[in-house]
Amino acid sequence: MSSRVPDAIYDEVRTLRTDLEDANYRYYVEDDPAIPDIEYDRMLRRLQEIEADYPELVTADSPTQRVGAPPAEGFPEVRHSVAMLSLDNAFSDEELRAFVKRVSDKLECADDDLTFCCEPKLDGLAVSLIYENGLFVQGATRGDGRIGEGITANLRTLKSIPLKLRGDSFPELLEVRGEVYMSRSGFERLNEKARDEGSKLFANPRNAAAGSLRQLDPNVAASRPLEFCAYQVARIDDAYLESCHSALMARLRDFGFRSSPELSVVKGSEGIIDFCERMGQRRETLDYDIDGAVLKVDDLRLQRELGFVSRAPRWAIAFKFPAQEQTTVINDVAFQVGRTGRLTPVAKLEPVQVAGVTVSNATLHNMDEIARLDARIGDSVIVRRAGDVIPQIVRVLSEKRPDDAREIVLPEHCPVCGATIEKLSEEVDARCSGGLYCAAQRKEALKHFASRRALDIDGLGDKLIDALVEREWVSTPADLFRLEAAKLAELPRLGEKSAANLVSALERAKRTTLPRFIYALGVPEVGEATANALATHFGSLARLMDASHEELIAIPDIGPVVAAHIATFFQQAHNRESVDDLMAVGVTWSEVEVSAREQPLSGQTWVLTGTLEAMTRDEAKARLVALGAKVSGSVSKKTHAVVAGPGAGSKLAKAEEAGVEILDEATFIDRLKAFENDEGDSAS
Ligand code: I6G
Repeated sequence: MSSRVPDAIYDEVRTLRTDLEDANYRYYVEDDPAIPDIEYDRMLRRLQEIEADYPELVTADSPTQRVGAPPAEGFPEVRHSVAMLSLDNAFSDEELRAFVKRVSDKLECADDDLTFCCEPKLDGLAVSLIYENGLFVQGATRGDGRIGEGITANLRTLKSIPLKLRGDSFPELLEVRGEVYMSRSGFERLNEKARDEGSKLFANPRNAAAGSLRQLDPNVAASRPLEFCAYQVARIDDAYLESCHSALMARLRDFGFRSSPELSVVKGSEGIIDFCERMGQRRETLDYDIDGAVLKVDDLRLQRELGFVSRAPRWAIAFKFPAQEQTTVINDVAFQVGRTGRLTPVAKLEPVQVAGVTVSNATLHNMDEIARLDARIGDSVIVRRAGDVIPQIVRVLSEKRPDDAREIVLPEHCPVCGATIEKLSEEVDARCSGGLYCAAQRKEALKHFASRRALDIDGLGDKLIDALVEREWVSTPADLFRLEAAKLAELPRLGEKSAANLVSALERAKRTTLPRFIYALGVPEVGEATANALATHFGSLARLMDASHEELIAIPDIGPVVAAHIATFFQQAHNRESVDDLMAVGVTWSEVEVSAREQPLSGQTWVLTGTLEAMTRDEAKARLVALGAKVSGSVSKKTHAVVAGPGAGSKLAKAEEAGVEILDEATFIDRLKAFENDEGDSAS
């Protein structure tokens, strides 16, 4: 200890470090957060402040030292002193029974004398972590099993990897293996942010995790929601060895590692078949992707007796669920036209079964993605389907490319209306210039107009809109309100009662709000938040329609691109006619909404980040908007407050940096209730 460090500071550092490590343990290992995120962040900030004042107190295992410098010469080669082997696979109950029979024959015991330790197989990347005298000293990828890449700096940024083992006694040497993965919710948040920032989206959580670990700059890994789950001890001092694998996993938890909360110890082949079936049923409900289950003989003495065959242990097997990836061929590429004319290339595939579903289409996103994949018509490709995500093409098998493979070319004319296709050099997307003359854009614009967050027309689904446009009964939004029940009842599968219900729903939808109406118009780049901001700022549609570019860019969070879209939209005669026509058929909005400027949160911009537990994000957003606030996807100096739930990422850091008020969910709810009560009081 330095002589100039006061004892109180020394004690405070020790307490902060212990408390931060305990908080990590409760959060990542026990899945039972002990303190709110903002309290964690406050303690971390305090520790950073002290370490800045007293640099001699900084240690490599301090929670402040997770993000270090990038490796100077790329990732070094790391030779695994115990090879990182792969596991044999089983694809059916018969193959699982055959595995248990091989084991019981070799050990000369009965099937149900055997005990297995079972866990789900995470769809991530295997890594090895080495601890010397309790300190994390090296992390590496699996590589070819013998030589991997040293990615220590990136792995140090994962809070579920302890920098120092917990407890008073630990082995001199410990090598732990496990999987680095990204949760589904973390992946969604990451892609949501990428979408907000206009950067490339990740195809799936595994690719996102792999891409994050491959970056040389540890700041990238630190900003990604990566997690580690331990599954094996490769090396440990004898004194710490246990008699069975499940006890060793419990020991790892004591050392501070997360292990699978699904870990189960079962008996015989029926036990493991049962486990695999249960995992298969639960697969879609878990917050992380799994591609099967791993089943290990629990007794470590028996594991040693069984040994290895070629490159896999005889004592373990991976049960694989039906593959989420399959190989197929691109037969053709069609171009779909969206609401704003955006063209999306869709690969027409040779139909293939992927995880029990026939897949014949996969999105190719845009021409940049086609170039990135180097995809051509005729190519063999790997398609992937995970959960309810649209099937994606993960990779082109260029070695299988036939001689007559054809390049995918952006059409010059819209495949639906024949108008020219435009592609601005600064935009990724190509667009049909046909506007609402294009039937595809018309259908999509009507679907948007009727959607839940727009005019919320109950019973007017996508198929019905397609049918109405194809029959030319409807071409503008106002036409919807001229539909008669008797005519609608002529449509197949729409009886008289449903037709009458739809007409009533249309009648109800006529009474809307100004923000909803602006959003429903489908101005390119005008989402709900922007529509709210416009309604609050201008107070009336007439003022918005006549707003100049300068007036528009003066509104917080409206940049020049959005302003240009708004101005262009309202300059076009057919859009102004469409608005007039809607008012003529009786669409109205209440004056109360127009006077949003007098509401308690009017003029304020709020940001929601992380997961909310007591309500959905939509609900939180709706309650804020109802109080007059604008809800934005990014933090700026103009942000009034940030609501941060568990898993909050860079937005939280940015808010701290900008000195913006940060609320946890409980405080947020209290605040909402207080404002809502005030509103109720003043209205009565
Ligand atoms: O690749 C793996 C995934 C999961 C494994 C594994 C595992 O246990 C849950 N266990 C071993 C022993 C190996 N690979 C070699």
